[in-house]
Amino acid sequence: MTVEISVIAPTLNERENVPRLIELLDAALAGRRWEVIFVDDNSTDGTQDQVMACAADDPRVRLIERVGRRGLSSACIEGFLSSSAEHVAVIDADLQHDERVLPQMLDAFAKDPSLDIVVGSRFVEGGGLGDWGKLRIAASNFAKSLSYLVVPQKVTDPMSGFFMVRRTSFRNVVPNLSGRGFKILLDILCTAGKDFKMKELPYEFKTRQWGESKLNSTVMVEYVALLADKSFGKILPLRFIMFIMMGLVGAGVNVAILAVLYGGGMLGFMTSHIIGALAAMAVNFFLNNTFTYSDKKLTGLRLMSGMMLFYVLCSFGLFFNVLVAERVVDAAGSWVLAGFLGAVVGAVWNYATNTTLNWRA
Ligand SMILES: Nc1nc2c(ncn2[C@@H]2O[C@H](COP(=O)(O)OP(=O)(O)O)[C@@H](O)[C@H]2O)c(=O)[nH]1
Ligand SMILES: [Mg+2]
Repeated sequence: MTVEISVIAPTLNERENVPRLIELLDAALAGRRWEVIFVDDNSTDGTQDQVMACAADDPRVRLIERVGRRGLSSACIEGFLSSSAEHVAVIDADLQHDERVLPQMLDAFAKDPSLDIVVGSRFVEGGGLGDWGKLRIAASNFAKSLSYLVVPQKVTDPMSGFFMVRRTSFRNVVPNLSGRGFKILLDILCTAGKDFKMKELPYEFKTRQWGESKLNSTVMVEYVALLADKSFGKILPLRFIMFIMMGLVGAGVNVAILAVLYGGGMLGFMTSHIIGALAAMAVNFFLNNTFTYSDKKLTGLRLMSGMMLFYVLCSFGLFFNVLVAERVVDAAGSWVLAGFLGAVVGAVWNYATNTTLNWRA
């Protein structure tokens, strides 16, 4: 018998929440043919083993383990793609969403065959944020207002992580998803466009009982990156834009060090500039490792060898930069054009080689 609904539950260190979620789904979806697919990003607390143990007793429980990769959105996408059910839902594994809304979502699809997605919303009548403090509400509202720059639907909760989508509708948008960051709903809505038919149902956000939130400082950066990708990612790859932005920060560091060492009369120009450039490259490397390639972050020994490779590759980039600039200034006589084209060639070289050779995982 075919499964009516696959529930995707992304997990990162949620061991104790796993059996509890299965119990809650069992109660909420009684009488329906359902399965739950846990997508785990190599948790360190034994979440995978917990899911395996539950799966041994219950064929409705499945596990996808991802090793060497991270990210809530991409985890959900892989869960979706592994499902053959007509409807696919995403729910946090930490029990903060309300599984009792799932049957209502299924009913909404049954009532309206043209519906593509049903979103659990905390901002429609009957929904709520639970015990959120003023600061978190303000930050969330700010992030939400930014999302309206890119989301084409009239959705009250574009940041919701709780929704159900028709599998065939999802399949149509999947080739164009960004798949990065934490906001898979926003990614889907932007990619699908305004004809994607949506309905919202209320739910109240609950307090986490076990484990901790994975929300950290990169969440905001990832969010802005996703919005940028959805706005102009078709023209230039987002990673390239981030690489250039980090490069500009590096240039600032270079100039600042030059100003202190040479401007302050401590060292000669060349020595000051070389120290500035080496420091800028180090800053660049760490910024890129944290933000541009946050999904492929280098650690331990690879961090050290990666930094050396970064220095080598970027030195070649500098060489080509100067070479091109020299030719252009000779041929065209414009130092502005020469400087610009040299910088473009150097940046593209640095980006392309570092993406393929350094952060290649
Ligand atoms: N597979 C996977 N799951 C994640 C990742 N980050 C968070 N999660 C899971 O996504 C859900 C929501 O994350 P959570 O940290 O509770 O976010 P919050 O509710 O906004 O604080 C939880 O079930 C987490 O275990 C990730 O990088 N990979
Ligand atoms: Mg949570």
